[in-house]
Amino acid sequence: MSNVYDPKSSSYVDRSKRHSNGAAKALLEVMDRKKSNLCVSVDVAQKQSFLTIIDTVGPYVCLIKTHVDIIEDFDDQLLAELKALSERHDFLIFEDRKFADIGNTVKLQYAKGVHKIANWAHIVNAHPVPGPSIVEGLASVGLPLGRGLLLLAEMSTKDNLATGEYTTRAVQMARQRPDFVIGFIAQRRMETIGSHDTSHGEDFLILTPGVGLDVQGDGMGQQYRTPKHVITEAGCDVIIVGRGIYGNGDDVDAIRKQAQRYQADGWKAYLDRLSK
Ligand code: 6AU
Repeated sequence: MSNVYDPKSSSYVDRSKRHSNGAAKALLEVMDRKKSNLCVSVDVAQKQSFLTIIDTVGPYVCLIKTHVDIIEDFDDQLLAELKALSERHDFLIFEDRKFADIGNTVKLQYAKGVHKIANWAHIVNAHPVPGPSIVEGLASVGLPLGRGLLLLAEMSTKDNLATGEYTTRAVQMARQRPDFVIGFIAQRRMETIGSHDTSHGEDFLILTPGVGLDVQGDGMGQQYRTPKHVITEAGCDVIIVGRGIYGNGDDVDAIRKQAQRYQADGWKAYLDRLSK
C-alpha cells in the first residue's frame, strides 16, 4: 500500500513538519541542517571533562545527552556553559533523568531541586511504569516551556523487563499525549505496535542507546548494535553513543575522530535507508 505513511522512508526534514511539538520539530530540523543523527551521551563525573567532551563533539551531533546527577562538582555555571555550547555548536539538550514516580513527585523533580531540569533540557525521558499520570505531571511543567518527552518503551540491556505488553502500553500512553510525548527510547520503530493503521500519519522519534562500532557489550549488561543495524535495518532515528566516543581516554583528537566516525556512519545508514 504505497499511500500508507511510513516514517522510515521519509526524510527527517519532511517529518519535522508532521510534529506540532517544538522540541521534536527543532530536533528533526537540526538533524537535517547538520547531517547528523548522532546523540552523544556524556556520562562523566567531572565538570571540566564534561564540558571538554561536549565542546569537542558539538559540531558533529544533533543532541547532547546528560546525566547531570553524575557530576560531582555541579554548579549553575556548568548550566550556563552547557547552554552557551548548545548555541555555539547548534545542538539540543536531552537530560536522561528517567523519571519514574507519581505525577506530583516528577513535577517537582523536573522543575525544582538543584538541577531545575525543565529550565535547560529540551527533552527528558520517563519510565511508563506509573501509568499516564507520570506524563500528565511532566506535561504540566514541560509543555508551557515547549519541551518534549520520550517514554522508555524498550531498553538495551540483557534480560530487561520492558517487552511485550509493557511496550504496547507505553505506546498507548504516548498516543494519548501527542502534544508532549514526541517518541521513545526503543530498539525499533513503534508506530505499528498496538495498531496496524498507520494511514493517519503517526510519527514517533525513536532514539536508540546501545550503539557501538567496536564492541558488543560492556560486561554489565549493556548490548551494542551498529548504526547500520539500528538506523537502516531497525528504522530508528537517532543513535545514542557514550563510551564508544570517549571511552578510550581524554585525548580530544581521539574523541573528535570517534564523533566524526559515528556521525558519518549514522548518516550513511540513514541515506541507505531512504534509498531503499
Ligand atoms: O553508549 P554507552 O553504553 O556508554 O551509554 C549509553 C547511555 C547511558 C544509558 O543511561 C543510556 O544510554 N541508556 C538508556 C537511555 C538513553 O535512556 C536506555 C537504555 O535502555 N539503555 C541505555 O544505555 O547513558
